[in-house]
Amino acid sequence: MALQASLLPSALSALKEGKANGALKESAFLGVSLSENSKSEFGSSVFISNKRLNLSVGIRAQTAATTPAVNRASPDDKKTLRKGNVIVTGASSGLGLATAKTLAETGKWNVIMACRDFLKAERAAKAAGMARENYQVMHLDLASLDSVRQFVAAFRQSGRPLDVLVCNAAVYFPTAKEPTYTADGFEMSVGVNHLGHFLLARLLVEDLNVSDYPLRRLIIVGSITGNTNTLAGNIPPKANLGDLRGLVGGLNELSGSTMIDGGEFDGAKAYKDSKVCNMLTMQEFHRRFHEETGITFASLYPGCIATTGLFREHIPLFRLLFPPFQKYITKGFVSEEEAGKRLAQVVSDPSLTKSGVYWSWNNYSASFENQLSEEASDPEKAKKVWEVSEKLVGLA
Ligand code: LMG
Ligand code: NDP
Ligand code: PMR
Repeated sequence: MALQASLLPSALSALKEGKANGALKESAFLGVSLSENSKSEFGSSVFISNKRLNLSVGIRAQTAATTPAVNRASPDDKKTLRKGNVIVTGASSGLGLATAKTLAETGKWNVIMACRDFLKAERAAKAAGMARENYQVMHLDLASLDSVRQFVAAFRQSGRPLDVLVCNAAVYFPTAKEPTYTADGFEMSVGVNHLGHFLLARLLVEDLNVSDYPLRRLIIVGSITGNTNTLAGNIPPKANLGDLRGLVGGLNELSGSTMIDGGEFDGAKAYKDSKVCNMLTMQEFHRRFHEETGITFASLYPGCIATTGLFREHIPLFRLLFPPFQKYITKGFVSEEEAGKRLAQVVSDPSLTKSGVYWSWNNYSASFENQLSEEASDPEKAKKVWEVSEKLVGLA
């Protein structure tokens, strides 16, 4: 399915019009160097590409190993490298904020903080001491597909190229007895953590594809608790997507079940299931698009950041005991600052270019490629989650 022309960057649309009825051919701008682009950071040339992504079903069969037409500078080309543009969802607190701060402080990144609460995000950035010229806040409510589409349109309007997308935002309802729903009627945890991000990433991968930046990445934050090959992943309730019957039904009671596997609502399980979807989605992106586009797709477990807002809905006793428990007993605790550095590494470290990887860190804070559980690395399940999700968000 072709992407809506109305949502394309205007520069790209203009180019497309000039080449109607045919795939975009090799760009005449091949010779444009990055230094020339950087003179007009928001100029149209950064959007030039030889082709648009084929986002249709069965893309793998059609994927040819072509060389991207945009002339990308090498990462060593420091003198002329423009600032990278990175979108971070849920950058108003916790891991997202710490990552935004770390990246902004390098002076090499312009951080687009994509947040549901505009004022909270502005205040958080200010309180974190982020310099005005290194970030913008843009409104994004992942609990509404309309909002996701509006965000993408507004971002494209800004004329900025997109170099890295970080899908970080999440909600967790461990004590909820009843489900809550997104604007589109999906159970909230999977609706926000997975489906909202799925639509966002599916739309913006097109923008990543046409960026001229030497490093282009799409990162989806995962977690240990979705991986049943770990101790933490075996604390009940365990993640399990089953045969996806609840997801197929649209995750609401009217059509059957609010849980992906068709079971009774359980907020803690819904969160863990959503993280499995996040990790499967990253791998499916990798299989469908990495070879064709050169984009790096990655996920990660940043460590147990036991102090963040993620646990705001948990009982007070849990919130009190969980940080010392993780610090002194499991030793899995990391501070928000440390976790932010880890995610920032996945965004910008030139050595973390491998695609399809789920990164973790050892006790000495060195990164390594971690193994996902059987379910979280099942290619058949990933394909099915992808296809069902496309239908739910209106892309198929
Ligand atoms: C459930 O809550 C929810 O009910 C359910 O709806 C769902 O949300 C689910 O997974 C999500 O959670 C269960 C949770 C809530 O209880 C726990 O599982 C406890 C985990 C929290 C861990 C607290 C341990 C406290 C240990 C104190 C550590 C202090 C360290 C200080 C060290 C200082 C050294 C200088 O229930 C609660 O949160 C209530 C918690 C009550 C805890 C009672 C104390 C139990 C102590 C035993 C814990 C030992 C754990 C053994 C770990 C072995 C490690 C290998
Ligand atoms: P926080 O609650 O601190 O941050 C979550 C962010 O998501 C907040 O900025 C929140 O906005 C935002 N958000 C929530 N709902 C929406 C929505 N509908 N639209 C847009 N943004 C939304 O939690 P963490 O920093 O801990 O979580 C960040 C990521 O890290 C998550 O993906 C989580 O799964 C993952 N993670 C966390 C671990 C931990 O131990 N904390 C461990 C492993 C992974 P607002 O500020 O307005 O509430
Ligand atoms: Mg878990 C090595 C042990 C380890 C690690 C790294 C985590 C991470 N946890 C571990 C062990 C245990 N936890 C043990 C032994 C218990 C029983 C006492 C335990 C309990 C527990 C609870 C109740 N842990 C939790 C909860 C939550 O509500 C959190 C959760 O599941 O959120 C979905 C959580 C977490 N433990 C972690 C991490 C990273 C979380 C939180 C968040 C996440 O995965 O995103």
